[in-house]
Amino acid sequence: MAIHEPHKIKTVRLLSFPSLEERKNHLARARFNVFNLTPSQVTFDMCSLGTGATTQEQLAGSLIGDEAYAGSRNFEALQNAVQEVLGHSYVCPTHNNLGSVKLVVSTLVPPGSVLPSNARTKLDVLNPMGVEYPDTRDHTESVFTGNMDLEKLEATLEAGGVAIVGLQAFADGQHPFSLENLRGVRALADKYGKRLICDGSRVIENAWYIQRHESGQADRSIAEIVKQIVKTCHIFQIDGAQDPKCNAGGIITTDNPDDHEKLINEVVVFEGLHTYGGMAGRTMEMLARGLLEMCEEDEVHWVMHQTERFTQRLRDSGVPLERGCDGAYIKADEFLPHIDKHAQDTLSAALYLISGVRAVAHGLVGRDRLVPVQIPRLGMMNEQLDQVADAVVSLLEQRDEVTGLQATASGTWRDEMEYRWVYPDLESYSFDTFPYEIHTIEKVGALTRGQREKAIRGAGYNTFLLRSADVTIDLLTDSGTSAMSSDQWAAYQGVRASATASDEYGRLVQALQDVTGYQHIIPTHQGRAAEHILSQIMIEPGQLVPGNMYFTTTKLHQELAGGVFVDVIVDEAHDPESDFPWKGNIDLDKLKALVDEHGAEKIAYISFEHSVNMAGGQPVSMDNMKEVYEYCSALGIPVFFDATRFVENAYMIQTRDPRYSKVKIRDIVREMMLYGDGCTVSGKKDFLINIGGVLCFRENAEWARAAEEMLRVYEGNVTDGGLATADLAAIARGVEEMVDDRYIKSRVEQTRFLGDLLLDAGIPIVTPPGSHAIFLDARRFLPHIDQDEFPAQRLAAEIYVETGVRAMERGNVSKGRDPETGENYRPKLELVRLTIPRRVYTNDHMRGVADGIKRVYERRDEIKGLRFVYEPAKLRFFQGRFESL
Ligand code: P61
Repeated sequence: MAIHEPHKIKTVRLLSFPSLEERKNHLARARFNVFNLTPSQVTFDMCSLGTGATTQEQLAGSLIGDEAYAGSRNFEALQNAVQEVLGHSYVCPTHNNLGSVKLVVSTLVPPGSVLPSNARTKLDVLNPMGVEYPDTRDHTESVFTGNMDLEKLEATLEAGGVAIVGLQAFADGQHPFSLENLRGVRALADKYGKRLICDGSRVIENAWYIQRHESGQADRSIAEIVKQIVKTCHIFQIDGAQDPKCNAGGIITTDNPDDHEKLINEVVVFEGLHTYGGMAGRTMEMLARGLLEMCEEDEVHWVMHQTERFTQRLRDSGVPLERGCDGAYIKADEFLPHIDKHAQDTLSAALYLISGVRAVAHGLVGRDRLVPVQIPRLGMMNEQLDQVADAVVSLLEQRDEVTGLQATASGTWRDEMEYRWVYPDLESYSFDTFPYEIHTIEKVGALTRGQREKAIRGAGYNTFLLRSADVTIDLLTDSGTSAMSSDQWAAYQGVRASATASDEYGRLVQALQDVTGYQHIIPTHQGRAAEHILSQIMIEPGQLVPGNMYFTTTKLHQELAGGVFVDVIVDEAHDPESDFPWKGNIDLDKLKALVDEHGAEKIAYISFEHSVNMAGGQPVSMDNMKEVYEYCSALGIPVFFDATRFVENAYMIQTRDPRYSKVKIRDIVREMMLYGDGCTVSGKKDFLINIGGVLCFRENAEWARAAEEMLRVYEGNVTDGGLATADLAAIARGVEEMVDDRYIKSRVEQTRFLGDLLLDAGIPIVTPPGSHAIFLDARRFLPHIDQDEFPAQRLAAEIYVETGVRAMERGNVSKGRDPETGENYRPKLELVRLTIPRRVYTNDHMRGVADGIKRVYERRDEIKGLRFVYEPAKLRFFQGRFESL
């Protein structure tokens, strides 16, 4: 069974892809020390400290900081979280883990005393503070490599001068301890009257390791193990930017009121008052929420699965490394055996040079030989990690060509190093993957199969009536479901709301004029509002509106204006098995016949949809747009696009029409729009937003005036169309992001990826796969169910029960009844739509979807049809309810 993230993506952070020339310039400017590179110069920043994704609840917490100097609500939230999750009664906040170390040293470690430990990384800060820090790790242990050597510890304790005993969970990122060893250390500490202090910044990873590898622990929860670790220590500290997924902050906790009092009397000197300790209120809130979430079993297992997978891929290719709890720690001296000086920094520079990946060793120069390649917690997809691993392997293969850095300035700390370098001639590694990282996540529903059976019965076998909270992967629609980028959110937050004109309106108009080439840009609250206005101003009662297959709302508004929709799409569109590449095309002969029969003046306009939704997301060719426009403009018939998914259509042209294979998406879109007089757009799709739409006209000011006239009455101001100013800002940004070539490629290829998984399993789908959705052919999937027993409706319900995936029926139920005969239409296309939201799911989710559908396919013979128990007269697919036959 496929494993996928137990969450979906809520917001994304766009990545940069600097060219080789840019990387050379950035590196030279950084004096060949990758520490000095900034994230905008880096593609993947392989560092785990404060760089991961947060949950949307944590993000929300960051907006409710009670920024009081004393006794803030956020501190109370932090105290409660500590008591609940860690089980300690007292908490002292600090600005981060260094603040915690400094505080512990100044209260509990007298100058010149000894602090035996299983970790080495703290050498960086404890040595300069004058603390002796002997290594008491058990170097002979092979499973729990972070265990203390108890004999050595006892000898150290006996020798005297020990202030406290230190333990790090997953010491130095590589060495976990066992519960058994922890208890042994505690017993020795008690015997010698010393306190045991644990740095649990990676306590979750250590607990996971215990659950996996320590006998008797497999059935205990991460939460229980974490609490036991904490309670076995006198003092516990944790870095906010590690396991609690915060961006800063730290805490020290204990059950001992005397120790706590010492700490809070000292915290005011170095950190801040004892109820904030150098953290903003919002940081405490994020930290508190992160603590409450961090033991969630599914999430921990996903994080560790990613780490294991990534490390294994490198190891399998011969990369010399030590396993880390958050990634792979590459042995630089073995990776570059011919480089005798500055091997770590040389490796970092060479990796950045060939790929834009940054991996950096921190701390004191010469402390160890490792370059950590850490995974930002929850921040990356497996596919991206695979490619980062491949970049490292590609460097390994060319390592003989790598020349050493030469120091021009030295220091004690790595960030002080400066170098010169003659660039080696290396082959670059090119990423071909999703051009964004995960910024925040949203938990998904995790019902059992039995619970899902109950849920679908409760919903009358109608997926529209399921609760989102009961859905694991929601493929109902790609409409309004996109993950916005952090740039869109920044624009959203930055607006000055206006009830009149606004800067954001100006920006939106500019952005859409650039993309469409159209002069008049009229915002609407969503697509159907634009369709309403267009239909009303362009259609005279009795006129015909030829189009390439109907869409529900589009056709409805044409009819409300007195028009009659006539389908002139090519015949191939109605054949789910045809492999014709342009199944969205208008059949010019059908159109001509219609015009010849009725006369051009009887035609209101052509309703020309890109990436035709009801046909399966099928594209229109550039030539078809040209010939339709050429024909219509000669006759004075306007052509209006439904450009809801026009960028996706442009990508299909780029990949299927060799003349456009080298043309940028932005330019293809511009040319497409030349062959029309205007467009309606539901912005909830390609624009990468959750609400909004537009109506545009190329140059006809009269139409624009008429449309604005209606806009004022039905929607809102001409400068907002009834949208919030903030949403205008999100649209303006989204319109820029949607025409990024890497983005649209990753978007459409993800849909194709799902289609190919299903095709390979022999599952009947509409071919070729469309751009926004995969459509299952229910007539071939469930041939034993008559169309009047609604095979597509039943299949969608069955997929939900099997997998928690929500799909949408597009067949006999959607099409309705013929008003003349009262019979169901029984359309040729009896489909289930699996619609992929933009930037929300990973390819691992897609594998999960495909595996589930394969299981349904294997037991297809047992599946029965449905009958209506409640059938609304209009748009019955939304509210209709069924029971099983
Ligand atoms: C969808 F079941 N599509 O695909 P609005 N044009 C096109 C659309 O795809 C579209 C609109 C206009 C939806 C939402 C939806 O019966 C249904 O912004 C090509 O939704 O007003 C919407 O744009 C309308 C689903 C709409 C339905 C109607 O999931």
